[in-house]
Amino acid sequence: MTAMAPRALVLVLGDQLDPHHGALKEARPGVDTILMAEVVEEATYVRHNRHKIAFLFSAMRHFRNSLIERGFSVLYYSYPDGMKSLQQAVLAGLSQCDATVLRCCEPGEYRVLQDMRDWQLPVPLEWVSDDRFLASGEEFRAWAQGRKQLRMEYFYRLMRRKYRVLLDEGGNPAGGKWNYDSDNRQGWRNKEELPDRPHTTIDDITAEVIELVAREFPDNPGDLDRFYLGVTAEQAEDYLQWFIGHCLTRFGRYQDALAEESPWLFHALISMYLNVGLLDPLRVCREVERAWQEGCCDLSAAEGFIRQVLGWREYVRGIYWMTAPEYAARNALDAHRPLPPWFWSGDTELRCLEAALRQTLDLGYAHHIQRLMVIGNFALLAGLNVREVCDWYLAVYVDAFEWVELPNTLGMALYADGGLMASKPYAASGKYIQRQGNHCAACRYTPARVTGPDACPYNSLYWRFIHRNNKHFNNNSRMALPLKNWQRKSNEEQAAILQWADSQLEHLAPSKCLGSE
Ligand code: DLZ
Repeated sequence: MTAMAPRALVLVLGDQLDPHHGALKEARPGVDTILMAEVVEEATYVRHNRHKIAFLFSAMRHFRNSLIERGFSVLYYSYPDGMKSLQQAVLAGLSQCDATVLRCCEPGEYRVLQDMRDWQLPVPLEWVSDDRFLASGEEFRAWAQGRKQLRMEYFYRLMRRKYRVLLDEGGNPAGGKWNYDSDNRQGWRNKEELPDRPHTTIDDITAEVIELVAREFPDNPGDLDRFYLGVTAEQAEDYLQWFIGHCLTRFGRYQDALAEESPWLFHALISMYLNVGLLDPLRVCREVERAWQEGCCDLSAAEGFIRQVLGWREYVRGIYWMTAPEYAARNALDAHRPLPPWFWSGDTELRCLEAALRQTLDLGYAHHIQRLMVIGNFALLAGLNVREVCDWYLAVYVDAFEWVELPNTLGMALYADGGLMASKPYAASGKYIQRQGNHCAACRYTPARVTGPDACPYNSLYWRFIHRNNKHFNNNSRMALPLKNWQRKSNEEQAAILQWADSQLEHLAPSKCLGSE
């Protein structure tokens, strides 16, 4: 940029807290003005978990201070005295400085992009692409073009090659295999000691924000007495390094495990930092690769981790932008049952589901198997309303922004995109949950029974799901075995299972759900 470039008002959204990318990359201290705003519209478009709002607001305020320290002039509107909407904040900002252009990095959500495109402004709006991601929208589209199914695995290999991550000298995958997923599926048998997570220091800014959020969002989920999140790039980096030092070796093995003892197991808990710009995804991958090169962990652990960041994260973003906005309306399996009110309280007798829901509501966190195979699986089997389930996921998780949440929920967990992302639905009975962890031992239901008062509801619901959706799966070779197993059952057995499943469903998720949220 030359010295003649016009003075800009640079809008920085709450999930764009990275000084080296996006609209801030070319911002000039002493010339351009930065605008940040805590606004009602963004804080209320779903019933966000209070951890998410507190995390965002505190991280934004810390980021503002770091920009001021670097010599920037920052206009910052605080909640709730500030602004109703981003547009209102921008108009106020423009009236307070002499900027002749508004510069914005592309937002992470289609909803916000549409809104911004409609803004009536006294100055031109200059877009900057979001270069924090490792694959651009065009790159993803080019990869997807002409493919019938968009399997993450092939996109992931492209990314590994592009960034030369976990490759040998000849450009082949380290260790001879691209994917070590089969080493990453051990269940939890309480054999391993769990490391204590580092203590989070709550400074004055965070304390003030926590008070604000508790006051302004009294009906939102989230136990703020247990606030545990870092709010600066330095803290996020400390958590990454702690994960590499204390968890990475066992992360891979227990990636899919479910445990009574811990909401975290050996997971990294860094997705929220990546998603708001406090950590850089490529650097995170390189750090984990280095840990493997230095012998600190197995290849399967490093690969399992890198696959999530370099593969999965970029892949879901590609799907989101390629299909927006129509993707959000997909409902391939016609799932319309209302979301039961206990999704907002965790009040259920299914132990695994209760644990996953309670930690989700209290902490804004559940790991991927809890999201996919416990909560998502229940929603899939019960045929819960796709829109309502997606909105719930968007609200309750600290790391949820629509670009990542929507494909993960609608496509991956609910199969509502008809198989664009997943080669088969992630439907499972209670046996899977039993294998992966120790919730069943503490549950009032037994995974060995399909019908009767003690039977794990996942079992009959699983067969009901297979029965009701068989026409969707007839041509899917990966569903041949469950379909065959269902057909092998006698008519009487099938009828008994279906009848039991219906009664369970009416009890757990009534089709007419008075008072549902
Ligand atoms: C999630 C969120 C919340 C709760 N509040 C704000 C806010 O007050 N100001 C802001 O700039 N961003 C906020 N965000 C993040 C935005 O919702 C996010 O930038 C868009 O969803 C695009 O990804």
